[in-house]
Amino acid sequence: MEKKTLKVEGMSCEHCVKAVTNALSGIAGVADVVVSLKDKTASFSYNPAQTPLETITAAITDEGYEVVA
Ligand SMILES: [Cu+2]
Repeated sequence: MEKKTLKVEGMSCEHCVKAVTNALSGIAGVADVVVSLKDKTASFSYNPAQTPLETITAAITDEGYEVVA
């Protein structure tokens, strides 16, 4: 498993945090999801061989938030 932290723009409240957390937690091969409203980050462990990073960023984008890094 590889650790990764993405910068996420557009989160404004705990509802947003939950939405991003649930979106990432629902992806196979993604674990240890921690989303910070204050830091505007989503941290997680994932297996790049099983789950491409694009799949993860797309899940965030689909929720209406922007991945900036
Ligand atoms: Cu919100």
